Amino acid sequence: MYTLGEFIIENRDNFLHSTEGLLRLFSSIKLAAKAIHKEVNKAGLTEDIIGSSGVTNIQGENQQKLDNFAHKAFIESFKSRNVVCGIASEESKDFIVIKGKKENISHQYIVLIDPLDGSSNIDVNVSIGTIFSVYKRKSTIEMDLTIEDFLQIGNQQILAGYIIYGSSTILVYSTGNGVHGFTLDPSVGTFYLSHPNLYFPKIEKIYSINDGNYAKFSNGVKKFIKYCQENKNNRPYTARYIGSLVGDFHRNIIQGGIYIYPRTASSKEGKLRLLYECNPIAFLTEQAGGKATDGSKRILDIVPKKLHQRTPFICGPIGMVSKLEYFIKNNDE
Ligand code: P6P
Repeated sequence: MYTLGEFIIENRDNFLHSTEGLLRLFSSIKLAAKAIHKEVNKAGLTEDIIGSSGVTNIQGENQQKLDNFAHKAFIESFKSRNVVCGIASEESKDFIVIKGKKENISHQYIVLIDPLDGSSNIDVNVSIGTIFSVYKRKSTIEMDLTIEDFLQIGNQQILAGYIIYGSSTILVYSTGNGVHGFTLDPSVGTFYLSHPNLYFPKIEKIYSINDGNYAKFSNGVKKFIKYCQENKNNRPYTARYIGSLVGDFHRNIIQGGIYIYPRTASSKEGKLRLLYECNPIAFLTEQAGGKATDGSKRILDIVPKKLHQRTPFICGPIGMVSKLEYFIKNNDE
């Protein structure tokens, strides 16, 4: 049973950057993930972590107490390992600079993170997750960090992944050599390899979309939903949507399904954030043999302009994504 650390060392020849740096990054990520796992698993027992914090976050969303806890856990954990020089979080308006010893060459990674995605599900005990995306800084270590260090194009990611806090806590990541999942054994606090080489199955089974927005979808998206519901050629597909991107994606990459959060009449740019939700999930999607687009353009080729910019987001098996793009192209443009 490989631990995460053993797996990284065993596969160090596949990683183009510093293995020590990657081990330090994961040391921080694992530390914060275990702290969040502990809090998530007792939500409901102690009043101080469920429910709303009473604070509206920079997204204008009602910040859950656990959101705030998760945000702080990652910031503190990254600070302690002296490997990350800057963080952009869904929970903070501007990027956060982490001062380190300038001469420390491993102090060169940029992390973009959604500390706890789907947190409205905390109070109803539905899986939630952390999503992270890592780049090397563009500015030299003598310079101060700039926004350009964070507005990097998705195909430059050196590491992307998520942690799902569900029936078990699983860390899933890719450095560009396949997608691998590690399950936390809470009794010893160790992540063990449980899902090597995750890859979309050939059978396409599931479509995930918030059907409550049907009236606001474009004709192309509506036609695709009807296509999924037709009774022919291995359809109808199964509809599954839990309102938690990490939960829906994790099920879809294992069972074979498409996740769709398109533009709607009321939100022209969709809802999901490019830098710390769509880019990392798109990276994993492609590494698992799938496709991730905004309905026409590859997500990983979108040039970011703002830290919290949104994008329509479709990810899943190539056949399903291409079929939806076909409907959009022939009905919406
Ligand atoms: P809706 C959670 O807020 C999230 O960012 C994703 O995790 C999830 O897939 C989506 O939004 C749910 O949004 O509008 O369907 O409730």
